[in-house]
Amino acid sequence: MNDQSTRARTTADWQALDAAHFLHPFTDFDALAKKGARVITRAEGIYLWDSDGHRIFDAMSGLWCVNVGYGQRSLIDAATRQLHELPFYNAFFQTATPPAIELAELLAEVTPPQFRHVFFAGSGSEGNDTIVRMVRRYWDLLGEPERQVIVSRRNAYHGSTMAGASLGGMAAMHAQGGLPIPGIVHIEQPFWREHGQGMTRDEFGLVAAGWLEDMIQRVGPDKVAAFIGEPVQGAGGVIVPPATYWPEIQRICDKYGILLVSDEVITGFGRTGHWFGCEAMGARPDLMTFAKGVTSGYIPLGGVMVGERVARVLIERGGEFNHGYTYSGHPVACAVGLANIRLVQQLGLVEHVRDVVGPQLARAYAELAQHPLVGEAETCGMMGALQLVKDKARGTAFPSELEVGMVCRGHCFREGLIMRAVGDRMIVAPPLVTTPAQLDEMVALIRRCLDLTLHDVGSRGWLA
Ligand code: PXG
Repeated sequence: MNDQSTRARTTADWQALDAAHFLHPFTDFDALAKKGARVITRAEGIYLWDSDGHRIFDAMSGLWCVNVGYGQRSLIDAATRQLHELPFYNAFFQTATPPAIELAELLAEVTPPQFRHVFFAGSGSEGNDTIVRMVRRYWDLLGEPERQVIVSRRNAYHGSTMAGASLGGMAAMHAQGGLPIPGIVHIEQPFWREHGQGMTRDEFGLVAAGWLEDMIQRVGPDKVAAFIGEPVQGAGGVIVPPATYWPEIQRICDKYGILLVSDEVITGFGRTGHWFGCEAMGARPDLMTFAKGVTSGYIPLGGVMVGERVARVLIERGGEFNHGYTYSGHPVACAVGLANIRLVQQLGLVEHVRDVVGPQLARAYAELAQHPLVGEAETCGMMGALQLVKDKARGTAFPSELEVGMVCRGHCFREGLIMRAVGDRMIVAPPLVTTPAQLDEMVALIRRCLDLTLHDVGSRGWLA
C-alpha cells in the first residue's frame, strides 16, 4: 500500500476492503461487514482522526496503552535509530542486544524492589502464558510438583491465548474452545456493587479476599501454586476493589506460601498514580505481568517481572527453562520501551496522575455521580467508570437486552469521544499526558453524551 492509494481511497473503499479480508478481534464478523468499520487514519497528542476527517478525543488511550499520547518524537526516533542499527536479533542461544539489556536494567529500577529480573514476551497474553509455565516450574524445582493450581477471578481479563483466556474469568470466552485449561480455578470478583450489599466497602473487601482462602481450602493448600489478579480490573469494567482487599489477599498468600501474581498490563507505568497498581493497592507480588504502557503501545512488547523469590530458584536450581518467544527482547520494541519509560520519568507522569489529573478526574466523577442516569461513579488514577441505571433512587439496572451502554457509546462516537461500554458500565482511561484543560473538555463531552443518552432512552420509553 503506497501513499498514493492511501490518499485516493474513500471511507467506503476502506470498509469494503476491510469487510472482504480482515477478521477483527472480539468482533461479530458478519455484523461488522454489514455496518462497515470505523477507519482511524492518524493521531496527535490525545486526539484521533478518522477517514472522514472527524477529530475524536481518545479517552481510552488506544486500548489502555498510549499513556504518553500520540506523536512523541523520542519514541519515534528510538524506533527509527534501532531499525537502522539492528532491526532484529534474538535472545536465544546465549545472545543479547543492548536495548534489551538496558530495558531490563531500567525495569528493575522502576518496579518495586523485589524485582531485579525480567522475562520478555510480545504481549500481555504471552506474558501470562509465561506466568503459568514459570509458576509451575518454580514449584516443580522446589519438589512440590503437585502444586499446579492457579486461582483467578470471575470477570478478570488476562488475555486471549489458551492460558490467558483460561486465567481470565470471562464466561463468553470459556464457552468457545473448551476452556479453561486444567488447573485454573476462579473465585468471585471483589465488586462491591454486585456482591457487597449490606456491607461497607471495607467489610466487603475482607469478605471477598476470604473467598481466596475458601478456595485454597477446597482445592487443598498443598495443591495451590499461585493467585493472579489485576490490581484494578480493567476490561471487566474498571472494578476498583475496596482498600482492604489486596492487603488481605497478600496476608492469605503469605499464610499459605502461595505465589502472588499482579497482572499490571493496564495498571503498570503510572496509570493508577503509582508506577505499578500493586503499590497503590498495598500488595507485594512475586511476579508481575506487563505490556501496553511499557511502550505506550507504539510497538508490541510484554513480559513478566520476576521477583527474587522465584528468580533465585529458577537461576540457582533451574537448569534450562524451556520457554521463550522469537520476539522475547526484540531490540526495536525494547528501544521504544526505554524511550517511553524515560519520557514518563522526564515528564513526571506518575506524579502528574497522582497529584493533578487523577484527583481532578475523581472530583469530576463525584459530580457526574449526580447525573440522573448514573448509579455509581468510580475512579482510580486515570481510570474511570460510570454505571448507567434506570432508576437512580433504587439503583435499578436497565434490562441488559436494551444495551443502554451501546446506546451511550453511539452518542459518544457521534460527539467525538471514545468511551467504552462494558455492559452498562461506561469506562475511560485517558492518556496520562492529558492536561487539566483537556480533562475538563473530556468531562464536558461525557456530560453531554449522558444528557443525550438520557433524552434518547426517555423518548424510547425505557425509563418508565
Ligand atoms: N492482562 C490484562 C490485565 C489486560 O488488560 C491482557 C492481559 C492481554 O494483553 P494482550 O497484549 O495480549 O492483549 C490485557 C489486555 C478491553 C480489552 O476490551 C482489554 C485488553 C485487550 C483487549 C481489549 O478492555 N487488555
